[in-house]
Amino acid sequence: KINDAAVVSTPNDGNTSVNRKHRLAYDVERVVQEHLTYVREEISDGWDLIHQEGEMKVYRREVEENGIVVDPLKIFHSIKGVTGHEICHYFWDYRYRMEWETTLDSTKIIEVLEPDTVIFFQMHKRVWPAAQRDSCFWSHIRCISNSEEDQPTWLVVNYTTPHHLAPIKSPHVRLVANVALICETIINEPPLNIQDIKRENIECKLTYVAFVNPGGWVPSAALRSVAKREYPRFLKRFTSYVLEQTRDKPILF
Ligand code: 16C
Repeated sequence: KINDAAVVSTPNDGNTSVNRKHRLAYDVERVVQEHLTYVREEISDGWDLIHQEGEMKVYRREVEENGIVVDPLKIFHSIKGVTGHEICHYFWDYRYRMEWETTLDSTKIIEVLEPDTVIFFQMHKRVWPAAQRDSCFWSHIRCISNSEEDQPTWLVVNYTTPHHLAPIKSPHVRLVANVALICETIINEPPLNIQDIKRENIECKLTYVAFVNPGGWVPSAALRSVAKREYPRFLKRFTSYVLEQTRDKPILF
């Protein structure tokens, strides 16, 4: 049974000066700011729409580095009935991960840097005939207040980092990931009193971006076809999970 405590994250006013509290604070700030800058970028030439389903649109740019597929991926989606805080809470918090993520053998926190920043070590399911992949990354959740009137933006960033408790051990191959989930909450037909907002009035507009290097050669066509199938599957399953978890709970703004 999951003990559902609210995630600790303090609103950030967008000021980029970093109060250096842990060894990766500058790294976290740099990557968060990069994502916030690029999330506003329009889809341009070179991005292919590879999947569309309801409100979900999945785009991919075909890129190879030294013969290894490292295609950037971007998904836009809109989910009625949940807030950005709720979506990010269930994505960031390790206690729920194995309930929605089907491509993992295990996930483990190996260091807590701050209440909102932890380091994960994960073992991914093996995709035959490729070697099994693992990953080690810091994971950061943040709330950014844009103005008094607007709902804040919530985001989670997962970014590869080395760690002495997670040495690379053959035959496993370490993948390199830079993933962000950025969420805005829209309140449709807002009632006069904030207490009267119902789930039917709220909608979360999300952007999910992934830059993943498989860390070693994998047949390009196989990787692209697994990715095309698995990313939409992940987002559908994850968002249905959040809807199911939050349906009868008070709204977490
Ligand atoms: O963002 C997601 N999950 C987060 C929490 O775990 C975190 C994960 C980052 C790593 C994402 C890399 C995924 C590559 C895994 C390779 C093994 C795939 C096994 C497939 C089994 C059927 O940010 C959600 C991530 C959703 C990932 C969907 C799977 C994408 C497959 C990509 C193609 C891999 C081809 C094989 C390469 C070894």
